[in-house]
Amino acid sequence: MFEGIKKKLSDAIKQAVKREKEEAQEAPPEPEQAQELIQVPEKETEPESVQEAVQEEAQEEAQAETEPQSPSATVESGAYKAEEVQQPIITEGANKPGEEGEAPAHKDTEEREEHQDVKISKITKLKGVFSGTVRLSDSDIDRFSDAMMTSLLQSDVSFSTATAFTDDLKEKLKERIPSKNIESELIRKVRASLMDVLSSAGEGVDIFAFINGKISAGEKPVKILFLGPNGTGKTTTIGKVAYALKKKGVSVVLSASDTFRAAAIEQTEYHAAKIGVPVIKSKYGADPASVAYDAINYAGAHDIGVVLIDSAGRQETNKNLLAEISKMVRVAKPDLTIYVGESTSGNAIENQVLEFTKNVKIDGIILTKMDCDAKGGAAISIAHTTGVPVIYLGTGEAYDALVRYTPQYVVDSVLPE
Ligand SMILES: Nc1nc2c(ncn2[C@@H]2O[C@H](COP(=O)(O)OP(=O)(O)OP(=O)(O)O)[C@@H](O)[C@H]2O)c(=O)[nH]1
Ligand SMILES: [Mg+2]
Repeated sequence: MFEGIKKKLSDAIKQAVKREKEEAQEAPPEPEQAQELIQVPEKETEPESVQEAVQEEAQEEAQAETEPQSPSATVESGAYKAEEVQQPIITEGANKPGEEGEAPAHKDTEEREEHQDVKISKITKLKGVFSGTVRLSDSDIDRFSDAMMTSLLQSDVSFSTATAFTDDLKEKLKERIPSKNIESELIRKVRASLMDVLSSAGEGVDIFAFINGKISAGEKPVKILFLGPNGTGKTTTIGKVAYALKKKGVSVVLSASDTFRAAAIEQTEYHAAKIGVPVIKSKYGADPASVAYDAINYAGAHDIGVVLIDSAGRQETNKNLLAEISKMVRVAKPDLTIYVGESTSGNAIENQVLEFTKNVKIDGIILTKMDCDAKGGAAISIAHTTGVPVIYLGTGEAYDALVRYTPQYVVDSVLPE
């Protein structure tokens, strides 16, 4: 779960930090500047020599932009400026230039291409030397943000979410950071931007706390409708929720309201029997809303706390089936309507949710099959792009494979401190 995105983000951060360290070795400050460092303690205004260096670098950059690049400075993407590629790139385990067994030129080119996304400029380094903090240059910020953006897109995060994240991160990167802790500071900022994006749809309802609140207030039965496309895990998730409620001592009845798919009723009965809860069913082809209605009446008559209502899988393109689910909502009047989608659908899930929300109000999303999703990006972007919070993650087929989703949980999973 989240392995793909976790690896990509931490790799990008490590590359940025590695670059910064390499540059520190390659371009140590001039002796007079180092002298000035000792005399000038931390302060906001930059020492003259830094200002000079800033101007110098600005001139160099302007020159590099106007001058045609030398053949050796040409890199496929064009991301490198002439001044930058002239710097030797030292990779872990590789010999430094001048040392015996110097890495061959073709090797150097390969490494350069590999690391071209992230690089912290000489001027960023110099500023850090003088003040004990660094303010990343605009080009460093762009380079690092671009590397983050690429990592997110490669992990199935939607373009709009990745852009919102990157814009937020760029603002945060403009603040000064302690030069000694660049890695942990970058992690802190990426975590904060991720948190902002993930929190944009709010934390989302905790089903079990919601049920407790309703039951305590005497508002029984609590009715929860599960809907979504075919095969995403609706019936299995109902089993998981019923299992958790039973363990908490809350009484439950299942409504076998998928009267459409072959064996769907038997599947619900199977779960009900295994967990030890009652199930209300009808015949195949019966009106699913009327089955839900019967289950709600049964709960009322037997003092049951919760009715979990199943539904047939339906594609977001099928207008008739979407109209049918609207009818179920009108009849059953669920307290919560939960969309069950599978994380492996990647970005496609966003459009599905948006189509469903045109017909019914969705209170939360449960993303299943996270255990099969190597990338994990849908769990990052779906709430941001649809405005509907993700509330749980399905992490396997077992009844206890249901994890509460919160922005904090995802941030900790994707980028541990
Ligand atoms: N690995 C994994 N498998 C899951 C998870 N949730 C459900 N499944 C499996 O996905 C398959 C489909 O699950 P169902 O619960 O039948 O899905 P559904 O949405 O009710 O399907 P339809 O009623 O046909 O629309 C089953 O084999 C489940 O065991 C999960 O979180 N992880
Ligand atoms: Mg089902």
